[in-house]
Amino acid sequence: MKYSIRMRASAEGLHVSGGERLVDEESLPEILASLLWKGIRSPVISPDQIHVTIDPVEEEAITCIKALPLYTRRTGSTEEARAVAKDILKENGIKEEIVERAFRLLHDGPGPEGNNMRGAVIMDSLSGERLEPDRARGVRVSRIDYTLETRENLIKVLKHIGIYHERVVDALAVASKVTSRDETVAELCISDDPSYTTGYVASRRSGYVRITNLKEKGHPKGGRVFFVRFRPGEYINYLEKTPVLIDRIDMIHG
Ligand code: WAQ
Ligand code: MG
Repeated sequence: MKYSIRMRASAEGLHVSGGERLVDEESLPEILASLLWKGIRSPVISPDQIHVTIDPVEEEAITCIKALPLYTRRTGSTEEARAVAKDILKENGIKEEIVERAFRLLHDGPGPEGNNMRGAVIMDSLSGERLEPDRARGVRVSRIDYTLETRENLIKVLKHIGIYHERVVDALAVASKVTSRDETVAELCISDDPSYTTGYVASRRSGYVRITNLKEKGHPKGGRVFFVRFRPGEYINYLEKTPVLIDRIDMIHG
C-alpha cells in the first residue's frame, strides 16, 4: 500500500501553493511534514488555510513510466526565451498565434480576474479554445512521484551538474505524467514565484526543455498550459487520479 498526499495552501480563497507525493507508509510522516512546510513557507503570500488530503493507493493500481529527457536552454533575455519556447512549440505543430495566446494568459494570470490558478489550463492545440471544466481551479496533476531510488538518483545527477532545485524535480514529474498521454501535444510552464524565472516547454518528442529567463524577475503571475489534440474525456481523470510512479530517468543536460 502507498499513500497519496496532496497539499494546497490558499489565502482568502486564492491559490498560494500546492504539492503532491505518492509514498510508502514509512516515509509518510516525513513527507507530510515537508509538504506542510512548503505550504507554510510559501514565497510570496502567507496562506490562511492549508489543506492536506491523504488517500491510500493500491500498489496494483500504479503505472510506472520513464521521466522525459531534460535539456537546458540558456537565454539572455525574456524575448529570446519566448522565441526559443515558440520555436519548440512550433516544431510540435502549435501555431504561433495559439502560443501567443498561451503566453498572454500566463503573463496576465490565467484565473478569473488575473489570479494564478491551482491547476493547469487545457488548451485545444488547433483552436486555442480553453477546455478545462473549472476555469478558476484548472486541472491539477496529482498522484505522481518517483520511486525513492529514482528520486535519489535524479537529485544526485542534478546536483552533479549544478542545476538541482526541488522545483526541477517536481516539475519534471508533472511534465513526464502529462506528456505520457497521447492527448498532450505539449506543455508550457511558467512559475508563479516572482523570483523563479526559469520555465519550460515539454513534449514527448522534444523532452523537458528548461528555458532560462522565460519571465521577467519580480512578476508574480504564472501557470501551466497543456495543449491537447482531442477533447479531454478520460484525460483529466487520468492526470488527477491515476497513480503514476517514475521509475527511470533519461538523459539530463545542464
Ligand atoms: N498540476 C497542474 N498545474 C500545476 C501543478 C500541478 N501539479 N502544480 C502547479 N501548477 C500550475 C499552477 O497554476 C501554478 O500557479 C503554476 O503551475 C506554476 O507552479 O526546471 O515552480 O509550482 O528549473 O510555481 C519550472 C521550471 C518551475 C523548473 C515551475 O511552478 C526548472 C514552478 P509552480
Ligand atoms: Mg509556485
